[in-house]
Amino acid sequence: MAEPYYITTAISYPNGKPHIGHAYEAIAADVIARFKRLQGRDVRFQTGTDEHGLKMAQKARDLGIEPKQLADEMSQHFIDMCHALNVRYDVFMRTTEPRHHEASQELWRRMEASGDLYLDRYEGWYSVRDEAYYDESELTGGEGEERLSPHGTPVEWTVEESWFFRLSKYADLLLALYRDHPEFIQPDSRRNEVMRFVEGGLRDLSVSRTSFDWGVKVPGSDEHVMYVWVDALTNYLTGLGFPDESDEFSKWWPADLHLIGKDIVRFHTVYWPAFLMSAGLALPKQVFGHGFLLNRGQKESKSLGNVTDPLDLAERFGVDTLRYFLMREVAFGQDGSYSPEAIVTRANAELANSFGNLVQRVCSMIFKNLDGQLTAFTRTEADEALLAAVQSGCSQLANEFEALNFSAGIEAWMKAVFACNAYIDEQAPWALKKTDPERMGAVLLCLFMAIRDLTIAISPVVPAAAAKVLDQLGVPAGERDLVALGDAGWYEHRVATGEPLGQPSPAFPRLELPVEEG
Ligand code: ME8
Repeated sequence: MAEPYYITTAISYPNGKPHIGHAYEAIAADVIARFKRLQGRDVRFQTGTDEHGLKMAQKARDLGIEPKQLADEMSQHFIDMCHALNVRYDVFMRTTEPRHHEASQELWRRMEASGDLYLDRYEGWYSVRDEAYYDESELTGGEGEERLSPHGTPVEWTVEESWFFRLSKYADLLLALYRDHPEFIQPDSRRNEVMRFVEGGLRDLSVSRTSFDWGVKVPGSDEHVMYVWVDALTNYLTGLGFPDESDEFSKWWPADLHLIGKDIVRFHTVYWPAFLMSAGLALPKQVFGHGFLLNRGQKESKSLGNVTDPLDLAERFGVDTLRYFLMREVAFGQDGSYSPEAIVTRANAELANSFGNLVQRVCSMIFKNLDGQLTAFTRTEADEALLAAVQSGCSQLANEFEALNFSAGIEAWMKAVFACNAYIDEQAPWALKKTDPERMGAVLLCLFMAIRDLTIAISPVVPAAAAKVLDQLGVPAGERDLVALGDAGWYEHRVATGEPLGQPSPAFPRLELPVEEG
């Protein structure tokens, strides 16, 4: 039985349409999910929308509609975005679903049963935009200036009756967790930040609100709704059928990876494990806080007028191109920048001119000069060296992807593509056509084997183009996994069946940049 792998993204606030950051996270999670499937893992990939809280309630009020209507409309845009970007999730969780209310209330009851919840009065700062409480010491401004959170969002003084969670009780257990499981928070820079924060001491956390009612009701305390982060984090359990802890749940929980952005690492690595410990549930294996995507180095905002619709980018440059660019350009974990020029430059240099051109050249020559026939051939030293370089590139890609170093993995893969291009130039099969047609055939068939492996290896990043190439090469759907890499048996089988290669058509088009942006 294949080993299960459960990956989640953050669930997005559907108070507007998805932006490029949402697309980035969804694509990265999809690349990981596809890579794990390629390794033969049984994958479950969950994403969704975070529909409660003050931010949603205020946005709906501004629009003069009910929060549920806003959530219904906007969550559809997130579903559509996933489909448009070829993000193949298994579960899309919406927190307004009745089963999610049940799951959140059960988590609450368990925390209460552990003696970790008590009623008190909250007095302090709250940022609606971050849906977060802040300590006075974390704020900037004051003395006539506006008070701002560490993320630069406005905060308001809040006084209300509230349930509290005994977070302070968990500080030592959390520090032990970070020490004993350095892989729990990644990358290391984020782990260090969280450790400093917890070492500074933890205050109990206000976990309910009474000043509005758009949320999950606190069991037995009807005038309270849960703090939106309590219910939001619970989504990772709801999707597995919690509170029913039988088959589905025990198969997938604990999650292998919560993939989230750097701004919400604290919620996932301090609050969430503490809630789970309190409720007696296992902890996720890893939380990875990726960096932020910036538009020409700047944060996108409505006031700067630089907000990009990710679907426009995908339509303009192609879904696979956008996916490739995002995974290649940005060192995963760090912030990255994008612009139309950068996308076009990267896609043309690597996908169109290097890899696409290689595939197109080789397939056309096999089609024209060998009537599309694959035959057995004797390998020379140069052929063995090329195939070894390709194997090494593909296995480096797999090792780097395993560690979520996508950019480094693709770079190693690109080196193998360059090796193929150098080999084709050296061997010059077009010149062999007259002088040594047998050797021309061997060169092309060796390249054919190389291309098959390179295409399988990069397929998590560019799934549609890879499928097109693999269809063209005649690779059966069940043989497109990592186990197949370097397997000459498959090639021999193809030779034996004698099935010819069809007329090739380009899978990676060259892009043009409109003059005004060049
Ligand atoms: O935080 N670049 O939702 P959200 C990269 N509902 N990632 C970005 C980004 C950017 N410019 N901007 C945002 C929430 N993100 C909560 C999560 S999870 C139980 C609840 C990332 O819609 C952000 O870091 O504000 C987060 O991981 C995700 O997009 C959703 O952000």
